[in-house]
This record gives sequence, C-alpha cells and structure tokens, in this order.
Amino acid sequence: MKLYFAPETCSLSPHIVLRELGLPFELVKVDNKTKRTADGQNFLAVNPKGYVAALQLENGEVLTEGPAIVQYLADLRPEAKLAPANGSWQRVRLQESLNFITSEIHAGLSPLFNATLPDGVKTVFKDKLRRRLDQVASTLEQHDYLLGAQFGVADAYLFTVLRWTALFSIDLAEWPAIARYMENIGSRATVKSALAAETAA
Ligand SMILES: N[C@@H](CCC(=O)N[C@@H](CS)C(=O)NCC(=O)O)C(=O)O
Repeated sequence: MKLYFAPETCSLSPHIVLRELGLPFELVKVDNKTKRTADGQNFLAVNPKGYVAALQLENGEVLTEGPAIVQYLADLRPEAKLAPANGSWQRVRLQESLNFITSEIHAGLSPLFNATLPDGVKTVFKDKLRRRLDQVASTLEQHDYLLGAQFGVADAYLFTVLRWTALFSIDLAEWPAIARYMENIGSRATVKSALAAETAA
C-alpha cells in the first residue's frame, strides 16, 4: 500500500494507524501547493480531489477520506482492535465519533488556515470550536480514549487535528483532560515514529 501524505496535515491519522497495525506501506510525499508528488507524479491523477490523505491499494484502487481510510485499515487487522467489529453498535459509535471529528473539529479548524479571512470571521469559527472542545473534554474526563479504555482510530484522527490548535493560539491547557490526552497519545511509539518519518521525508 502507498500512503500519499503531506507533513502536518490530516494524513498523519492514517499514517499512525498503519504503524499501529504493523502493516507494510510506502509513504509518498505530496506538495499540496504544486500537486506534485516527491516521486514525480501528478497528484491530481492519483486523487482528482487534490487533497491528502490518499491510500493506494495493491490492486491499484485509491481510497480517500480519512474516516473511510482508517476504518478500512483497522478492518484489515481486526485483532488489533483499533475499531469495533463492523455491524456492531460500538462501530456505529465509532462512526459517530469520526464524523464529529471530521465535520466539527477538522472542518472547524480548516478556515483558520485561510490567511485572507478577516479576524472577526476567524473569531466566530474559534468560538464554535471552543464549544466543540468543551464536548470533547467532557468525554475525555470520563475515559482515557474517545470510545473508552482503549486507543483506536478515532484517537489517531483527533490527536492529528488537535495538534493544529497551537497554530491559532488555542491553548489546550484550558481543557486539562484534552491536554492530558494529547500528551498520552503523543507519547506512543507509533506516533513518535510517524512524526519523525514525516519530518525526515
Ligand atoms: N474530506 C477530506 C479532507 C482532506 C483535507 O482536508 N486534506 C487537506 C490536508 S488536512 C489537504 O490536503 N488540503 C489541500 C487542498 O485541499 O488543496 C478528508 O477528511 O480526508
């Protein structure tokens, strides 16, 4: 499998999951500005949507959309228990959680990267995000990981997008349960090695 990624972006989430599962994979770096890959391809030919993450399978198919990619990967090695079994109620809870992260946190942070957006508009997005973080904190006050006592794919995704808050002066120390969570996930060997590999690439 090939994971098309760009450093410090949401592709870190499937990258962490690949390492957690111990699956063989190749990293292909994408320049998000030029849409060229480090191995000389036109990234738009790989993923016409033009964004990472994209996972190319051995049969040539390309899977996009972070929440779909991490669930596909987790199901390749169910014994690792990074996602509850397909068809179970807990799996529905995972999908609820991934959808919350993608539409409320990931998409909530995205406008803050837009340098042309007036500060007043950014404040509106930040205020909404803070309310979402209150919700995340109340979940993490009850258990160490999003879905309970065990690390899973939703944690790889949440950790990835919450790292961006530092860029926008949102101090996660305001939510002690989230700050603890970030430290905990950040201390995982797979997370450290994924970050190091992306920096070195
Ligand atoms: N809906 C997609 C969004 C992916 C996305 O936002 N990717 C960003 C990096 S975090 C990107 O590559 N943006 C470049 C672009 O849109 O040109 C997903 O959830 O995977």
